[in-house]
Amino acid sequence: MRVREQNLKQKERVLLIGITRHRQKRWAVMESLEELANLTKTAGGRVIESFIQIKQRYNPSTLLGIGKVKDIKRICQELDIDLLIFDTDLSPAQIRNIEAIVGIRVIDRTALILDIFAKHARTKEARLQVELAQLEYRLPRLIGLGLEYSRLGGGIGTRGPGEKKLEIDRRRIKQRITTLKKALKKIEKSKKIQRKARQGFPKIAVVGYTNAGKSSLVNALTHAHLLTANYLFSTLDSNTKLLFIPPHHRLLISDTVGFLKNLPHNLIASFHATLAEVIESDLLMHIVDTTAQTFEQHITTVNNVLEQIGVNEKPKLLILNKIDRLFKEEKERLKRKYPKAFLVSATQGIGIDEVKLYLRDYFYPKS
Ligand SMILES: Nc1nc2c(ncn2[C@@H]2O[C@H](COP(=O)(O)OP(=O)(O)OP(=O)(O)O)[C@@H](O)[C@H]2O)c(=O)[nH]1
Ligand SMILES: [Mg+2]
Repeated sequence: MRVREQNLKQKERVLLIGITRHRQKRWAVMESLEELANLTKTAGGRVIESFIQIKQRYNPSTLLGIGKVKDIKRICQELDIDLLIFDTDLSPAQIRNIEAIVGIRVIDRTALILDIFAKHARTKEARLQVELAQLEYRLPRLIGLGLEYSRLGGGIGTRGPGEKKLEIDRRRIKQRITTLKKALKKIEKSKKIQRKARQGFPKIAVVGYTNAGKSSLVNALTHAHLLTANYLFSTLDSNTKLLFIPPHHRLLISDTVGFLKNLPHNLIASFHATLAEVIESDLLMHIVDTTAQTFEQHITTVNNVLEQIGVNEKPKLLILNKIDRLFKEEKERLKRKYPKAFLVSATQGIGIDEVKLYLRDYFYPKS
């Protein structure tokens, strides 16, 4: 018990703030804040409170009015908050101005996502991609600030390349970006050679919102042991496995990085090496967590990202996952709404054989 209390104490106490111009859009902001809360937990923080501000006009220097920011300061003091996370992108000046008033650290959604990426990057490819994304995010924010980031003393939003590296000036950051891009190109090249060697096998890429069950699906189909976890962005690189369909069919199936609403554009670009599998696949399996309240929005988000990376025209299979947690009526509704989709449970093995048979008939129609 005491250990648990200590752990809770060590976690950063976080206040979340969502902002909207219109009262009517409140519900969308609430959902977005819920996702931000999940991201915060994944990053190791503890959400103490969250607020929505309805604001017709933004104050360019502090986003919210000075009076409002002072209110937030009071609340932060009362609740002993360590970190303020805004669900909106903030300019470096806004961050500095708000920090100056509230006296605690302030970050935005993008910085939080980058932090989680840094925390979860395990392979060389993932680490390089995350570092590239972080530097691309920070570079425009360093203009005129010099060594701004050297003052950060650890905690959510500061992980990644490490403070030492962040003390280098813009020129050196640019050099580092070039180096990272080169290293990633090299990885991409060697992956391309690997893929060439595997030519002849049809290629499938599993795509979907983060935590939808992509890795679990690949495991269910191939008996692999990819890491699965109930937190966001556990997979940050692609992983290709052989999918054997008796009696003698072989396909390649790749697990990939998950998508999320408001993914920063250059982050997607940084993940080019990982997304190469998606780009070069013959078929996409779009897997959806049907237990997520906003799963229909997730479908739209994923389709938008697929469009951004130019693969929306590829043949797509919709896989509705986690049906072991749905009532019969919900499953019936899904079947009516998505007549072509497969209803599966990756962890319980429900519907997996049907997917395999479909894939066999799709790629080997005559056999
Ligand atoms: N109940 C239930 N849970 C599932 C099912 N499939 C996956 N999960 C759980 O959902 C969580 C996420 O699964 P992953 O396979 O890691 O999801 P992912 O899409 O690879 O997630 P990221 O790599 O983080 O984007 C894990 O806790 C899984 O055990 C399912 O069919 N039913
Ligand atoms: Mg995964």
